[in-house]
Amino acid sequence: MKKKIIFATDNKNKMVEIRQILDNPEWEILSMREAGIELDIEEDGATFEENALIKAKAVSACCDEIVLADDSGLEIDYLNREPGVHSARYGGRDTSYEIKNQMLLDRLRGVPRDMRTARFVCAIAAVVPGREPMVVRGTIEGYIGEKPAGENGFGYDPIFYVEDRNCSTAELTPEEKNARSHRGNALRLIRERLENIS
Ligand code: ITT
Repeated sequence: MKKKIIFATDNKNKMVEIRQILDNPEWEILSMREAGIELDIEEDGATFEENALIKAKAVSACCDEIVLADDSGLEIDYLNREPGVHSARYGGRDTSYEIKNQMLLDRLRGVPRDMRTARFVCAIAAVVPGREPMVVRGTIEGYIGEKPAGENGFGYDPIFYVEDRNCSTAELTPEEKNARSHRGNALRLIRERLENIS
């Protein structure tokens, strides 16, 4: 029988990437909704790791399965690493990413290329019943471009550019993004940890 793993997220775009990356025939990955869990979790931690643990522990308290949670965001060095842990709330939770991305581009207007460095960060927490919680971090370095580009990905992908390709992560194919992304790197680390204990 497949082992059930519940991913504590309501973000459909994250779930698509998570399913592509955590591709293990012995695991059945369920979103919170698919597992019938509805929770409004306050993400009030100061770091990505704290927030990932808050989400994973809150869902773990409602079920007996292994629970994973992702907390992620964009750090722009010129803006003192904003929006950081506030990435989802930046400019308002219900504001479109077209507008949020434009707000960030406006704040960086006239800033030269070498001062536009940025990274995506992803912390993944895992709560396995009967064990100490685990948390890992993945990152991808890049810079904020001059204008949005690309239709793939989600969120801040159209303005986040990778150095070696000089294109945004929204211009990469899903496979290319997953192979190098913050989420891909963090998920591969946690997959290894989970495979070692199962
Ligand atoms: P859950 O808490 O339900 O998982 P969320 O969207 O609120 O969903 P976060 O609190 O982790 O997730 O916020 C992360 C935000 O950072 C997310 O909404 C995106 O705006 C941005 N982000 C994270 N990963 C990204 C990626 O791979 N590409 C583009 N933007 C990303």
